[in-house]
Amino acid sequence: MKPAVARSDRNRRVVEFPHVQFKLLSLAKPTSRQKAVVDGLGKEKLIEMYRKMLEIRFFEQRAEQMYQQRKIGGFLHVYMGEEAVATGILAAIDKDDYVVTSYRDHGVALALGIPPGALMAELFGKVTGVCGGKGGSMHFYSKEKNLLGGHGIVGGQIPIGLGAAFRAKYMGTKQVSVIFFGDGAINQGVFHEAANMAALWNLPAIFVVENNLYGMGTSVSRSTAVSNMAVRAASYDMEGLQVDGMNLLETYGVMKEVVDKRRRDPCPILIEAKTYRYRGHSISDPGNYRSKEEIANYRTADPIAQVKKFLNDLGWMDDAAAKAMDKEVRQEILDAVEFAEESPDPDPAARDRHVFVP
Ligand SMILES: Cc1ncc(C[n+]2csc(CCOP(=O)(O)OP(=O)(O)O)c2C)c(N)n1
Ligand SMILES: [Mg+2]
Repeated sequence: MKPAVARSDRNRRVVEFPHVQFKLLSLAKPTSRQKAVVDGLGKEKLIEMYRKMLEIRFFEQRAEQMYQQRKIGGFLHVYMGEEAVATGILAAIDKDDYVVTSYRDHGVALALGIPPGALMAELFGKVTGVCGGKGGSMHFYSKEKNLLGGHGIVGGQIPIGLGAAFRAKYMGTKQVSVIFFGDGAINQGVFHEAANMAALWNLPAIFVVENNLYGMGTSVSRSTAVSNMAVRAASYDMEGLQVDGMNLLETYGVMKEVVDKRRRDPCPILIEAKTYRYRGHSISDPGNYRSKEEIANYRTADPIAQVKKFLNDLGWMDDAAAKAMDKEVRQEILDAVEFAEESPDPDPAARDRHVFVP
C-alpha cells in the first residue's frame, strides 16, 4: 500500500490520504470559512470543545491502562485520533436530537456530555455505569442524551438511527438523527437500504461515515470499490460531502450548516469524515497491517494539538492555561476511575433484568 505522505506547503501542512488525495487543512493558517466558524463560536465555546477533546483522549488513555490492569474486561475499541469528528459534529446539534454509533462509542458519549464517571463505571462493569454495568465499552446508552447506543454489529445502528429520523419527520419535530458508522459499515447492505428509505421519504438522517482507513484489519483500499465514500450518496439522490475529520473547525462548521438546513427542510445527507485511528482496531489488535511511519505521519495532524496551537496563536490560551487545563482534565478522569473502583458490582439477582427475549 502506498504510504501517506506529509509535506510542508508554504503555510499549511498537507497530509495526503493514501488513494484519496484528500488534503487535511491545517489550522496554522485558517481559511476564511474557519475564521467565520471561530467568530460564530467565540472563545468560550471553542475552549470548551478543546477541553472535550482532551477529556476523550485522557479517558481512553486511562481506560487502556485499567484494561491492562484487568480492571476492565471484554472489548475496548478506542477513538484516539478521531476526537475532532464526534466533538465537532455533536457540538452543532441540539439536546433533543438523536445520536447513534458503533462500538467505538467513548468519544460520542463524552462529547454528548455524559459524565466520565458513569462511563468508566460502565467499563468496570459496575452498577453505577450508564447501563448498570451490563453493557460495557461497546454499549453506552443514554436516554437523557438521546444516545441510542453503541452497537457491536457492524452497521446495526444504521436502521435504528433511520427509525429515529422517521419518527422526527412523522411527528413533525425539527429533530435530526445523527448516525455514525465506519468505512467498513458502509459496505453493509443495511446502509444502502437505510439510505434509500431516508432519501425516498426525505428524512432528517445525517449519515456520518468515519473513514479511518481501516476496518478490523483491512484497509479501505482492499475492501471498498470507491476511495471517496461521499460519492455513494449520489446513488440515492442525496447530498454527499467530505470533511477533514482531523480539524475541529471543519467538522463543526460543516455540521452547523448541514443541521441548519435540515431544520428548515428535512432531508438526508452523507458526510464522509476523513480521519485516522491511532490505535489498533481493539485493544487486542497489534496492528501489524500498517507501519509505524504511517501512524506517526497522521499524528502530525493531531486534532487536539492543532486546536491547542490555534488557541495559542489567537492569544486565547497560553501555555500556562493549557497546562492548567491538562491537569484539571487528568484529575477529572482520575476521579472517574476512583468512582468506578469504589462503585458496587451489580446485584447477581438482577442478572436477567433488562434482558429482552423476543
Ligand atoms: C455484521 C458484523 N460483521 C462483522 C463483524 C466483526 N467486525 C467488528 S468491527 C469490524 C470492522 C468495522 O470497521 P469500520 O466500520 O471501518 O469501523 P472502525 O472499527 O474502523 O471504527 C468487523 C468486521 C461484526 N461485529 N458485525
Ligand atoms: Mg474504519
